[in-house]
Amino acid sequence: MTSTSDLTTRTAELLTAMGADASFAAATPDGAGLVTSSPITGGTLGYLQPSADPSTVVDDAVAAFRTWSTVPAPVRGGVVRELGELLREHKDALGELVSIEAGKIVSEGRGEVQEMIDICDFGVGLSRQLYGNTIATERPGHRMMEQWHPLGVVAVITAFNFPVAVWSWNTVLALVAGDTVVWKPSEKTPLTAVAVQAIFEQAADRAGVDPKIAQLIIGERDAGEALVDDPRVALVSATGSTRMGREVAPRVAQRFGRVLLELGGNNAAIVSPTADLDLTVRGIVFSAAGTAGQRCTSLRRVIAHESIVDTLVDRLSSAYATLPIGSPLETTTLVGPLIDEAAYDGYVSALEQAARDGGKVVAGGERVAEELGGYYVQPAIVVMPGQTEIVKHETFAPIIYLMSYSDLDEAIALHNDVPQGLSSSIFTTDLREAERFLSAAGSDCGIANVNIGPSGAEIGGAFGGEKETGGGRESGSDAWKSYMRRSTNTVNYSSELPLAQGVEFL
Ligand code: UN1
Repeated sequence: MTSTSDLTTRTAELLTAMGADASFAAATPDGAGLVTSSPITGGTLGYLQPSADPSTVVDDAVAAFRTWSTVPAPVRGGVVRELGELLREHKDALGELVSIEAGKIVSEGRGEVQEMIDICDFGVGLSRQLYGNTIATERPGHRMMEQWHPLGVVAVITAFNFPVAVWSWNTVLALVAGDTVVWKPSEKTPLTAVAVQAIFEQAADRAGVDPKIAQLIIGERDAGEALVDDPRVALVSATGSTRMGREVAPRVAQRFGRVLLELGGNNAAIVSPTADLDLTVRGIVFSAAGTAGQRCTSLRRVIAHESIVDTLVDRLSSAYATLPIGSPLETTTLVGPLIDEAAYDGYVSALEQAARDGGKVVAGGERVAEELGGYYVQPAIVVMPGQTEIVKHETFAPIIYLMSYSDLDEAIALHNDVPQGLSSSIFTTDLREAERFLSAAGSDCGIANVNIGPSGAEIGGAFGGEKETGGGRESGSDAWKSYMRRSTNTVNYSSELPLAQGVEFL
């Protein structure tokens, strides 16, 4: 069994191997500093000193932007290439640190670093593809076009559950776009941020660019608030709860800044009578129990056709009974710990409320492995009589609420009748059902999948969702446009001055 002090020692080794400062382990003389802990044991790993005043960090980001924004985009891609190379070198070390600090199983810790590498590859290519359109103009001897220019300083506020990948989706696009970045990571995962920042600074050094183009702020909530309110921050990209987004969005709007929000999800799977049940069960178990239900894309609701619902419940319950729960560092474990006690309380109270609403827990529902010290729970399946308030609420824990339907219209209505709109899926072998689900009259989410659960998206697609999820899109496709400003240009190369709309003047 791993003790907290073993984890502290290992964390120091990993940080050192990645070229990062490992002095976190010592408490400051007055005991102050940001407490860092591991959900594996629930114990304290050490203390980190808060960074300099956010306003000074923004001063440096503004100064760095002046030069960086004038570097040609394909040259800007160079630092991203170096970052990708260094992440390949440190994939196992950084993945392990993610496991220690966020509690992900080893393969998911490494998978998260792989997402960073993937977005770096994407970013290098993107640095030569920041296209603008040329538009036909009504005026003879004129040309109209659009250019995309760097936006400014981007604040990136990230959550504990993807402590490193979310930074990379934002930072890689922002750097290629010519912006500079200030990162405020979750207070629950500052050590992975320290490691990533050290790796980034090595990449900047290798590429011969100013390391201040991407900076890190270690601090509490007030550090994030300072970035939100700073009028020099052009874009605030924030990932976290809907409650957090509700506070951030109006404050940024007040000063006419931009936001890119990735907030709560309440992702569902519709299981049709024609579904391939072997594949469906695997898809559901990964999406619901993987990452201990702590992805914003985790599956939280299953809407199964009444003709197969009993079989599905039996098969899911049997699969759940075999899930190895325990230390994420053991390679056989599939379900690691919840992040902290508050997450455990959320799990317990959601199950209690579901029971009051008439729900029946058919699998899981208990805390296990208490001797490890962290909060480990059995993933739970609750058969619900309907979509009550608790089902409409995102609980960041491995719970699925299972409901049944008789026709697809009813299933889609139930599917969309929640405040969130991140990810969604249908399991079916019927082409008509699949296409209907993907159509405008189907899922209202930013991500809609067929025969794949709602989680585990690749970086090539735009990532994000509608309604209370916040509307932002990160990562692939044309998400880069959020990090740039568009300039529409009309050039008159004639010796006349024809006015648009046929206006005559002078
Ligand atoms: C998140 O949970 O914040 O699609 C992001 C997925 C991952 C990203 C999840 N690629 O599940």
